[in-house]
Amino acid sequence: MNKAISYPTEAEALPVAAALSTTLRELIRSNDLAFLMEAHDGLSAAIAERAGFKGLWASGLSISSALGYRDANEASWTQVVDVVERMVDATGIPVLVDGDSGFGNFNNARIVARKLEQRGAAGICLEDKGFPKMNSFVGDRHPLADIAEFSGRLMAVKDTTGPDFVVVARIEALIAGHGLDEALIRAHAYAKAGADAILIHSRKAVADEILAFAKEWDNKLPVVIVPTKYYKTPVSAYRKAGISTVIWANHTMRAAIAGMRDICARIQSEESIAGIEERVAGLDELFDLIGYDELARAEDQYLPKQTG
Ligand code: SPV
Ligand code: MG
Repeated sequence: MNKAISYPTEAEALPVAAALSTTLRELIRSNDLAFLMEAHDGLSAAIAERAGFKGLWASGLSISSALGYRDANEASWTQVVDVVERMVDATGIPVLVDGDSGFGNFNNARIVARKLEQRGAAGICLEDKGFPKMNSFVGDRHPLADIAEFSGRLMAVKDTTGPDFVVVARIEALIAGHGLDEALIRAHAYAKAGADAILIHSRKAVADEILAFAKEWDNKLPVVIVPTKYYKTPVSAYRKAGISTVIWANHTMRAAIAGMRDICARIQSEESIAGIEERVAGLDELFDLIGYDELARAEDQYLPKQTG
């Protein structure tokens, strides 16, 4: 569904947002392996929806990259909320937002979550690090948050948002070089704090530590994973392990980089766009993705008819 231009009133928007949260909750809880596709603006969100994805990941890495920022909380939370709003308006599927570490303490986290909920996001994922965070694949400085303090962040978000809004607690213990035991201690604490699911992150090239976590955790809450680095593992391994949800976390953004890099290089060297016309999306596809047909119908309905 493309609802690119629908201007719901606040009274209309809130039930829609709640329905999308319920859909996300069902996706994550279902026995079938679910997939969330990364998007970082309205256009990439619409493309992912057209491809058939049932939910979106509003990636902090991709959103900040598209804005020309580093994934180190250089983009403000209001900028992220604005981008998410465009993703929500351009699609009809739930958006799980990468809320980084919550942009501060419990108070910042609950404000961000509430604003995301008001703009139609279906849920937020918070990682157990401090502010500012650094992308999990950059460097080795990934100090973990205190468990009790991070649990307070989760509780504040749960208490501030509606019952449908999904809160995913992301554990960075493996990224930070701590073992499985530390990850499990944190998972139990975050479950107690009210998290709806646990995202266990890893930067190993194989899925071993993720699968070991899933075995020990035994689905006390649904498990979400981000196989960016262990991309060779077939999804059958995740189904077998009872994983709930896979996030393809940055692939529309990286596809865009590759596509734009190659086209720019050709136009620069050929001093012509004749050779690349077949290699770029047609304008009709763009107009379709952004719902220009709806505007034409609205013009018919609302603009005075031309006479003579
Ligand atoms: C993101 O997509 O921003 C994520 C996943 O948080 S990762 O880049 O792996 O940290
Ligand atoms: Mg992120």
